[in-house]
This record gives sequence, structure tokens and C-alpha cells, in this order.
Amino acid sequence: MLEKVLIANRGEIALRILRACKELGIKTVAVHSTADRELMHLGLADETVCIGPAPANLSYLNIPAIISAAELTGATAIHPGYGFLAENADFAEQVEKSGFAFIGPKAETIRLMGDKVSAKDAMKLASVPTVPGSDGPLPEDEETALRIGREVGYPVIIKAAGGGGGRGMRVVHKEEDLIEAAKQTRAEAAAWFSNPMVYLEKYLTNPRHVEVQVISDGQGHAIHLGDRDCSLQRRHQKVLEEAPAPFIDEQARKDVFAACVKACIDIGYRGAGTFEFLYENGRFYFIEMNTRVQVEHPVSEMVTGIDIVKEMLSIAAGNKLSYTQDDVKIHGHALECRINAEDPKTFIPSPGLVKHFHAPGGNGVRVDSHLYSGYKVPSNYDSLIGKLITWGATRDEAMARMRNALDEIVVDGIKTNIPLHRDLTRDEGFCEGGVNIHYLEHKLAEEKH
Ligand code: MV4
Repeated sequence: MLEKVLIANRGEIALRILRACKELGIKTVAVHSTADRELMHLGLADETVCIGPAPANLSYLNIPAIISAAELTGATAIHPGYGFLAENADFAEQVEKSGFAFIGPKAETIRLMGDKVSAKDAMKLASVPTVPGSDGPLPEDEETALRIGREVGYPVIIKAAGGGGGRGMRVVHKEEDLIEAAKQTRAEAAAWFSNPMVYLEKYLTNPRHVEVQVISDGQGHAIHLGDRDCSLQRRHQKVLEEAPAPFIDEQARKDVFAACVKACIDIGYRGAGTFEFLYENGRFYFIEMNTRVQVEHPVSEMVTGIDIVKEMLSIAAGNKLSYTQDDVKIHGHALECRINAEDPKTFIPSPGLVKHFHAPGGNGVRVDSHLYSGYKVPSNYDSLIGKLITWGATRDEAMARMRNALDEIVVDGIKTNIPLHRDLTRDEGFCEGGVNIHYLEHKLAEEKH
């Protein structure tokens, strides 16, 4: 096993990784900024290192500071968590060149998936179904671009190759607007991602966001842990996720799982990964692959019984996968509410002192949170303060347990989105299941009128 892991992250995911390390008898190094001296996991880690001031650029994104901390403490591996440097190929490369194991895929895989055009190419080659479109970059030549748009059929969407997660995209409803939209998206892409390349896809009007969790050892073995539905989102921020995705065509599901596993083997994928799809009219369409552990990984853990973070650590130590596909059985249903320090109506961040925190409990209830009474949520980072996860034999049971847990949880002193979750878990459409990516924004817009 790995000897000593440096956790290059903060908050709930740093605590999640620390717990997995402790279970496996791995020593831990927790790094933190000057704004994060009171983080819960620092007191549980074997060693702590302050890597810089509050702004993430100077601490959690500071590659030399993190690598120095690893050298100073004799860490043998680095877990990046999510966000920050998790999908930075240069970081992964420098970590490995400095002699540490990067707990994630090879740098070249991160680079391949970071470019959404090369990612889509690789997936098509592995026979993963993709959204019809330009098959590579959208050419600058206007005639050719217009021909592609006409062939694909309107509406279309133009996306930046260097984008992802909803940044740098434009929907185009009619041919007259294509050239101007392509120009604008190119200019944005050049400014934001230092890469003007854009591509074109058929715009799916009412899809669901369904993703597939995989784990692969980079030694010829890969498994999937089923799917998750993450359609409940606002401005590309997921709010509530679940596993498995409700009302999915069983044949399409079987086919997409097989394609994802095959793709992992074809590209020599190493570690945990997520294939993101749009799901519409019984079909899956690949859009992006995430090469990190995701915020919503617990719902997959709850329905499979597999600890994804422990498996990431094992694979980084050079071990083969501990499970075969036959070991993976999807059991019951899990929901995850993301608890944010924010106003439940305006979504404006609400950092500050948590005067009192009470965690809910009971059968099938899991709380992944670094919160404690007296903790001060700093204003420098994103507003996620915890995740409330419930499991049930059925979706209805998981939902009933979530309603109970949301009634029990107490976070006093700051505003949170808990009231929004109490409302959502009683929303008729959501309780029915299978809502699309626009559902939450439409519901919130209606409530305003
Ligand atoms: C799309 C789409 C419709 N058609 N692509 C947004 C985030 C990025 N990962 C891809 N996104 C979308 N791509 C085609 N061809 C709609 C979205 C989209 C979306 C996707 C998943 C979850 C929420 C979303 C919200 C708005 C738009």
C-alpha cells in the first residue's frame, strides 16, 4: 500500500480522503491555507503544512508549494480531490516527475480529456455513443461551417474545446446566427482557456444528465459502478444527485456500461473516472469525461458497497482492481443533497460562524461534512459545507429518509440551502423521478412570479 499520502485539498473531500487513508493504515499529510487553520481534518492528520495565504492561487493552486510540502514531509503520493488541481495535467506530470504517485490518471489521459474535442474523438473510437456534430474542430471557413450546421440540423450548440462544465458554450437556433456565434465563442475560448478551438453539436433540448462511474487499474481491468442522475442543477451547479438514474431504458444502459468499460481498457485509463452523458428519448450521448473523484461519488458507494476513494489509493499503489464486474451489484437507491452556505432564495454565499451544528442520523443516513459547532466557514472558497446522503431499498424509502434527515439537521449561524432541499424532496415532479436538466431552474423561475 501507499506509505504516506499528501491531501492537496480542503473541506469535506479532504476529510473523506483522510478517513480512507486511516482505514488503510496510510499516514497522512494535510496541507492548508492560512484561512483554513481550523479545518476539521487537520487535527486528525499525522502532519500538517501551511502552504500559503487564503487566495487559492497562492495555496491550493500553488504547485511548487504543494510539491515542497510533499518533499518536506516525505509523502509518497498526492491525492488532489476535486476542483483546484485535480484535472491539471501539468500538476499530475510534475508530481510524478518529482517521484510521487499521483492518485489519478496519467497526465496524458488528463490532457486528452481536458480537450473536449480529443476526448470525444477517443470515445467515438472506443464506440461510446456521442452527440452528432462537427466530428472534430468546427472549421473557420464559413462555407464549411454552414454546411456542417445544415447537416447536423438546428438548433446546434457551439462549445469551446478547452471549456467544459458549462463554460464557453452558445446555443444557435438558426443558420443566420451561426457564424457570429462561432466567432464570439472562439473569442471567449481564446481569452478564458488560451485555446480558440470550438466544436459544434446538435443541441438536445430536454435531456437528462446521467453519468457513469468507472474504476480502472491501468493494467487491463476496468469496472463500472452503475449510473447517477445529476439533472437537478442551477447554473451548472449540481444540487441533488441520485443513483441509480430512474427510468433508464435497460438495453441502452447495458450497452453504455459496456462501452464505458471498453473505453477505459482501450485508453489504459487508471483510477476513478466519470463518463458524462446527456440522456434523451432512451439514448445516451457522451459529452465529457471527468478524471477525478466527484462530489457525488457517495451515491455510487451507497448502492454498490464499494469505497471509491480506497480503491483509488489501492490502484495508485500499483495494485490490480480488487473487484470484478460480477462483484458489483446495484442494491437499492441513494440520494445526495449538497449543503451549501448560501441564501436559499438568492443563492448568495453566506460564510461565517456556525454557532451550532447537529448532524442527522438513523438507518441509511450518511453525512460527509467537515462542519462542527464553532467552525467558521471562510469566504475564500466554494460554499459546499457538506453532503447529506441517504440510502433506501427503494427510491421512495431513500426519499423518506432524506426528508427525515433534513428535518433533523441543524446548521445555526449561517444561511444554508437546507430549506431548498426540504422543498425539493417534497416536490411532486422530482419525487416522481426522471426530471430533465431544466427542471430546477424552471421551478425556481415559477416561484418568483
Ligand atoms: C449540451 C446540452 C445540450 N445539447 N450539449 C452543459 C455543461 C456541459 N457539461 C455540457 N452542457 C450541455 N451540453 C448538447 N449537445 C445541454 C447542456 C446543459 C447541461 C448539461 C448537463 C447538466 C446541466 C446542463 C444545463 C444546461 C445545459
